Parts: sequence; C-alpha cells; structure tokens
Amino acid sequence: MTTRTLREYLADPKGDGNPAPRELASLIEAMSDSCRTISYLVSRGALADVLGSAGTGNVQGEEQKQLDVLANDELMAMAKSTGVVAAAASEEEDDARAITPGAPYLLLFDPLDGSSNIEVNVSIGTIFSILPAKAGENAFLQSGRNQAAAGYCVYGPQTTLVLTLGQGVAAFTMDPPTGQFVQTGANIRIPEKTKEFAINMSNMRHWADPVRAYIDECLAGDAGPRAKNFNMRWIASMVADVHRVLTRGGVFMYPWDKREPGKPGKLRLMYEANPMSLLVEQAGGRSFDGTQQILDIQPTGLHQRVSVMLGSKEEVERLEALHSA
Ligand code: AHM
Ligand code: MG
Repeated sequence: MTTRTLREYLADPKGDGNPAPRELASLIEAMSDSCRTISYLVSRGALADVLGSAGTGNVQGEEQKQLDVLANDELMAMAKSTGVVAAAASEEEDDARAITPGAPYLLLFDPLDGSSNIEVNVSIGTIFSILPAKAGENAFLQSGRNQAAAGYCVYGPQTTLVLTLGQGVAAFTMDPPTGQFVQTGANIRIPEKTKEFAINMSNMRHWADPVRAYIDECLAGDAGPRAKNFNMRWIASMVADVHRVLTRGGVFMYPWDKREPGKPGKLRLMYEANPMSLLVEQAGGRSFDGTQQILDIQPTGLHQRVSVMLGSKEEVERLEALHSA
C-alpha cells in the first residue's frame, strides 16, 4: 500500500503528474484539518465535557448535541479561513452563510452525522460536498452531478477520510501520533454482488410496497427468489453504514415511508445523499430515490429530504426493477 499523505495525493490524484486544482486541494486539506480537530473532540468525549445536548434545535426541528454545534462552528471557521469558499451551508443552520465574495466554491456539510450515536460511543462522521460557486440566491441548488468533490470522515476505531474528486474514490487513515492522513485505499470498488442489507427494520410496517417486496426477498434467503441468504446491519450512522458498503459491499436504505407521507424521506439531499451518491457511483455502485438516480435530482431546497437506496449495483438494480414493476 502506498504511503502517500493526503497532500501528496492531491498533488497527483490520478497518477498522471497533474495536480488537483489548487484551490480545491487547499479546501480539502483544510477540511481534513477540521476533521482531525473534530476527531480529537469526539475521542475525548466526557473528558472534554462535550457530550449531551446543546439545549437548542436546528432547522429540521431536531435537538442539537454539543458536538453538533462544536463541529459546525469548526467547519464554518475553516470555510472562512480558506478564502476559497464563496458560501457555506450546514445541516445545523437555517440559511447558507456568505463567506468570501468571488471565491470559487460552495461548501455544504453535515458536521456530525449519526448524532444519536454520540453518547453511546458508536461511530459517527462528517459528510461534505463541494460545488462550483454560482451567482444568485439559488446558487446551491445544483444537481449532485455538479459536485467538484465529495467525501466523509468516519470517527470510528480509526479516523478515516474517504474522498472523490469525480475520478475514483480514495481513502486516508489518520495516523494519531502525527495527525497525518495517510492513503490507505485507492480506486475503491463496491462489490457488485452482495448478501448484506442495511435498513431500520422497525419501520417495516410503514414502507412502500417495492421496499417491502425487496426485503421480503432478502429475508426468504436461499429458498426465496434471490436464492441466497442475506445478513443485516444497521449502525444508525449513515457515514458508518456507507463506509461498510464501500468497504465490503451491501445496500443501504432510508426510504420514504408512510409515517409522514408528505415527507420524501429522513435524509437530506444536499449534504447527505448527494455526496454519498457521488462516492458510491464513483466506486461502481448505484443510488436511487425510488424514481431516479439521486445525482440526477434537480434540488429545490437547501434542506430538502430524499428517499435513499444506495450501494452494490446488483441490489440497487433489483430495487429499481421492483419500483418500476
Ligand atoms: P442526523 O443527521 O440527525 O444524525 O440523522 C441522520 C441519521 C443517519 O446517519 C442514519 O442513517 C439515520 O439518521 C438513522 O436514523 P434512525 O435513528 O431512524 O435509524
Ligand atoms: Mg446529521
């Protein structure tokens, strides 16, 4: 395995001698610096007195944890310090913030995904999406295909940054003694076939028929139409569940359900589903919202929600077939 640092990777990501665009590389490096800071806070937990509620709510009506707020503040300060972010948007803030007029990029993030896992010491992460800057109040409402880069950092047994610049997926593990992100994965590919699904089964009675049909097929095992036994995992941190899918295959779902029929799903398009979908597609997988590929969605709102089914190609294609039956 290569021992390139993230900086060395960004100097030649395709191995053809050409560096990533300079301002994009500086933003991604700054993002990795913030992830190191957040990782440190997460790892100290109660010792740093950062666990528990912040006593506030976000635009989604969700309770904010202290770490949600600290991670958000860290990333907003970073966006300002780089000088290459025209505006930034966060799951934790109602509106996008104007940062550096005329700068080339828009930055979107979920500062700490999987917040319900903070207190129980289970993996959580930061998800980010970088779009080219545009003028006007709808500058952020670009389809996921426009992303210049996307990635996440998972704070688990290791702190791992997974990144795409739109030409393959690479992974970098933070080396605690030095704080350096060192490349530990190149050209990551999701296995096309899999026997593992991830969905919150407690919502089964609320699912739409095609999702129910798909899970019924999986549960039927080798006697059923899929003729194989499936395993199930649900971490309840999208970052950690998607990291497993990228690592060993599988399908991750948070589909629309009947609990609140007017709500398209739980997860957010711009800073959760889009960056994860770009990573998954770049790794040879697919991502679907029940109607179309997630990256093809024309966004209508910064915090819009979306139904998510993503991962191994064969499984997502089966879900697509069931949705068009
Ligand atoms: P969050 O951004 O408020 O943390 O919510 C998103 C998380 C995802 O990481 C995860 O897949 C999902 O919510 C878990 O939801 P549930 O608790 O319904 O299983
Ligand atoms: Mg979140």
